[in-house]
Amino acid sequence: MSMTSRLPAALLDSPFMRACRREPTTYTPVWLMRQAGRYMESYRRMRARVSFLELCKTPALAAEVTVDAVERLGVDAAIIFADILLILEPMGMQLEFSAGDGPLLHNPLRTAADVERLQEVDAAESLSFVMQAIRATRAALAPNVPLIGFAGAPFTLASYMIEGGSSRQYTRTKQFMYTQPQVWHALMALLARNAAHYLNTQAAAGAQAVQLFDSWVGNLSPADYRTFVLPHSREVIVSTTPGVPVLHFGTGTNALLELMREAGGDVIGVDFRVELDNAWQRLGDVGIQGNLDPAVLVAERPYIRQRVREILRQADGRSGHVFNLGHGILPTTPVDNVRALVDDVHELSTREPS
Ligand code: 1CP
Repeated sequence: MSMTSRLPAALLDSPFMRACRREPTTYTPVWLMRQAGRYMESYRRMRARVSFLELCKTPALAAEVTVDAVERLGVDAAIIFADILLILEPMGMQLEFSAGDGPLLHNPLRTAADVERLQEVDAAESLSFVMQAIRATRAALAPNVPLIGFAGAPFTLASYMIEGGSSRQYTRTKQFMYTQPQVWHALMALLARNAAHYLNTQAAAGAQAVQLFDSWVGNLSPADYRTFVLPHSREVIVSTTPGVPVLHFGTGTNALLELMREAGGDVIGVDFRVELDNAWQRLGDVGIQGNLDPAVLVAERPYIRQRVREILRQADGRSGHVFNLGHGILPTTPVDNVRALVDDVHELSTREPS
């Protein structure tokens, strides 16, 4: 029996799950990357009491933040409150989220010996707080709202491990890849095994779909993507539990879309640097997620509505569109604008059931 057939009908037939399977929906489902975050007053109040890592590691609080965002916004899916970098700790990396500099990895990878020391992760054990948060969230969410689990894709995680934090040019990552290709592939293979197992453990704990975040892969040429990344992203995706849709997301990927499609995924996430209709024309029979520029949400209400209309026009009523931003919500975004966006998407996309 597949995973899907065991899901309650309320989840199985929800607009988001239907769109992941490219089935018709009565309106276009919408959720937003970083829908729980600093732009929300309730989140800032929570963060005044606990650090980001503490929040991620306290299941009741992570569940509260996840569900709170869904209820305030009226979105069609929840995404578990966690971070792509959490898996790096049990792998053996020293992770810190510093207030000013973003994430820091204090023991960045340099040599083959550094990679050999890394661990396979037993997610049920080492990331049990994520599984508990998923179970608590599933229990608290409305029965018709699917919960998305997620993991960082091998390239994006490798870049943090090698650079020691965020980066602009990815020089050390590329140097590693070009000068120690065998070590690179060993690192990517380990990240792929860990990510697949982590995603499947989240699905078993109660996530109905999973998103693979390859946020920074757009910094690679198509040839480098094919050689150094595609086999490993594909390995993650082919290893996921059948029946659990995979959303495969990256930014700056205009030159890589066909290759990302080749790597796999039921839904390909595109950012705002590509036209949605162009992306869909190139990708063919696959779902598309996106792709409003998050900066539009700091503009005025009528303008937001106009831009929603434009994206829906490009999607042209095709089955398999999941409305989202092209990247995460900006911290200066007014919550009321996000709520209005969700309403606009629902209202402007409503169609008769066929
Ligand atoms: O409170 C705070 O100051 C922490 C800010 C924050 C938040 C709210 C970070 C630190 N992570 C998160 C949550 C988070 N991260 C979610 C939660 C669910 C939701 O979307 O609502 C998700 C899905 C992520 C995933 C994530 N973390 C990505 C991939 C998505 C993307 O934005 O491309 C990446 C790259 C990270 C790394 C990360 N986490 C946090 C920061 C500041 C960063 C660095 C980003 C960078 O390198 O520029």
